[in-house]
Parts: sequence; C-alpha cells; structure tokens
Amino acid sequence: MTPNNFLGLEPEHSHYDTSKVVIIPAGFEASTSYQQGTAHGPSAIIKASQQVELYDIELNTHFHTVGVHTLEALHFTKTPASKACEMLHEKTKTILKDHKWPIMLGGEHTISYGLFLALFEKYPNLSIFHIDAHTDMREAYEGNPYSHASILYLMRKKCSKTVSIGIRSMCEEEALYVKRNKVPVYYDYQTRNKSFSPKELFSHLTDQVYLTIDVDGFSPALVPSTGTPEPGGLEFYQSLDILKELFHEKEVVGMDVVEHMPIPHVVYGDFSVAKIIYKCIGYKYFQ
Ligand SMILES: [Mn+2]
Repeated sequence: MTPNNFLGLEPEHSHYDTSKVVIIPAGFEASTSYQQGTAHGPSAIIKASQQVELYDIELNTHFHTVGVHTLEALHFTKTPASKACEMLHEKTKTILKDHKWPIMLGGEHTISYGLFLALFEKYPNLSIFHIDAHTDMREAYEGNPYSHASILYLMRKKCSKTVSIGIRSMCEEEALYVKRNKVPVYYDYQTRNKSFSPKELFSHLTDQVYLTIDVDGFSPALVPSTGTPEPGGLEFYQSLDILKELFHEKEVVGMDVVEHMPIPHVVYGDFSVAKIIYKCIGYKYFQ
C-alpha cells in the first residue's frame, strides 16, 4: 500500500529527522467568498502527488532523496482565522528551528499569515514573491481584515518588499493602494506581452524570499480547481521558467500553495499542483 504522505514515500525518505522538506497540510476555510471546498485541498494534492514519478526528467535525478516529511494535518473546526494562523505560526517555528524547509498546503489564503509570521521572525530581511489572479490588497473584505482577499495587505503592513504576478482582477481600492504605494504588480497581460524579464521581477526582492502561490494565478486550463477561477493566467512551462529562475537567484526560505479546491472526478488540477510543488523541491535542491 502507498504510504499516505506527499509523494507516497517509504519511511527511509519521509522520516522527520532525516527530511529536509516538511509538508504542512493546513486546510483552513472560513471566509471563502464563492465556492466551498479548500479545506480538502491538501489531501487532494497529497493523493495526486503519490502518482507522480519520482525520477525527474529535466533535472535527471530522484530528488525525493532529500527527504520529504508530511505532518499530520492541522485541524480547524470552527477555529477563528487569527487562532488558526497562530497554530500554524507555532508549528512553523519548530520546523524552522529544526532547519527544515516548510511547504504549507492550504486552505484559503488567510492561513498563509501564520507561515509568513514565522518566516519573517527568522528572516527580518524577508521579501515575498506572490503568484495570484488577485492582488488581495483590500484593507478588509466584508469587514474582515483576516479575509483571503486581504492577505497581502496584512503581510505588507509588516513586510513591504513584495512582487505579485499573474494579477488580472482587483477592485478600485486596490488599484489606488498599488499606485499610491508603488507596489510592484505585474499584470497578466504584461506576462502575455513578455514586457518584463524574470530578472526585473527579482530586482524587487531581497536575498531571502517567501513564495506564496494562490493556484488561481495559474490558467484555469492548468488548475480549474479553485474557488474563484479567472480567465487568463500563467501556463505550466511559463510558470516553471519563472520558478526555476527564482530558486536559482534567491534563497526561497519557505513556500505555500493555497486556494486549491478539488473538484470530484476532475483530478487534473490536483496533479498540476502536485507537480508544480514537486518541481519546486527539485529546483531548490538539485539545480
Ligand atoms: Mn486569488
């Protein structure tokens, strides 16, 4: 039987003590605005990852040999957002203290704040690379400052070095915020026009980077499984080119993949997300 962890690894390659990578399943869901189901994102990604070949053609290696441990899923039953973030914050502090690389699977984007706090405490010079269809820079959404639509606003209050790509939807309040604060936002149409280079993107970042990926930043043709899909978006190889370069140029000290909402019997989005995470592990340790 396949072990129930990310990539379906035997204990030899998934024991906590010997693993460099730690997967944190954190299916928090509270303020999702349209469809429900992100709570089941982590388990769907983990299940799909067990079907991925462990040999990577591009890097010509079996990169799971770095060790990938999957933690027990964090359980949030009616947990308020601030408390859920605090739980993840504590969990991440331990992982960082043990010198491991955290990859958090959400859950709605709000939960990223717990991971971010732990990373920011350890790396005060942190910057944020943000892939998303939405800027998430509302001061609050429906009166809630812990909404998934406000997460970047919340993070930027502590850490203003951010770059966003894939953006193709925002409200006027966010447009004004971006303009007033000169926030580096690269819109999806600019990606299409190839009007900027990865080097330009990375010029806004410090050496240590936190990567936060809302899966709706990708094309719905690649990842249909998300609560608020937007036409357009990043394609698979285009995303890999950017991520490969990011991992090459910067020290990515932690990452998350959020807002994945599995669709019953339509599993290809689960596979896309699992494969992108898999490629990120390879780019971090083997390029
Ligand atoms: Mn989004």
